[in-house]
Amino acid sequence: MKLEKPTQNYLLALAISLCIIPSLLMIGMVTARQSIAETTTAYKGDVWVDNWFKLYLNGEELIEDSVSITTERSFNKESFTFEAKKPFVLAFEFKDFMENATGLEYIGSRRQQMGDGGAIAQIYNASNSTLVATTNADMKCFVVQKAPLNKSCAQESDPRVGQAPCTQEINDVDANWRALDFDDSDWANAIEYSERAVSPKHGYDQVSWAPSAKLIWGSDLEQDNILYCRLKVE
Ligand SMILES: [Ca+2]
Ligand SMILES: [Ca+2]
Repeated sequence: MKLEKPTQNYLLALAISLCIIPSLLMIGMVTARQSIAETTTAYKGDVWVDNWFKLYLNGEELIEDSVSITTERSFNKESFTFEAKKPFVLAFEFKDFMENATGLEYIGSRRQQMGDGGAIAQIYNASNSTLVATTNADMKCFVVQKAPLNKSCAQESDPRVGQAPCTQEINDVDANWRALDFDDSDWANAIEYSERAVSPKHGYDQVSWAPSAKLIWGSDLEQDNILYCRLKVE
């Protein structure tokens, strides 16, 4: 069968389209993938906490303190790298060690006391070493557990969980608190503390901390035992 000229032209155009359109789509996809890769940046971070932390990036677990909180004097620093795209949020779960819900440690011994907390972190761009974020009074924190509510608990000869003066306060927080879009405007600002107040040790000196990286905690270094903090990078 002999095709009419217009029909031949039509089939030719159709064949060309079938070859070209997928190619254009492929090029588009590759370009899109490249632009995603271009906006993802490598970062490096350092964290030191008395006593323990877990860190989430946009709600996904990024790193957990490698030393268990039940290890006596569990002071150590963690240094790590990650990839992220701005804006992102680093959500920290900080814990000061407590033997039970009285908030005390070394219970029943002569060393019975309220332990104290403290945390510091810094994030650098891994390729050009620009400082990107640090812990300081601009970050938002929320106290989840506070104990003992009366500091005289530390002098009790038989401190009892849930009994005055050793009662605790527990504050609920939305499960979404680690997410980028969580509204933390109601949270308090972190409180900055001096090295003298926290006396950071074991691992703290292994890091060259930027002057703007501050030791932070809630309003009370001793009574605030579980603290959630958010560090947004815009
Ligand atoms: Ca401690
Ligand atoms: Ca404490």
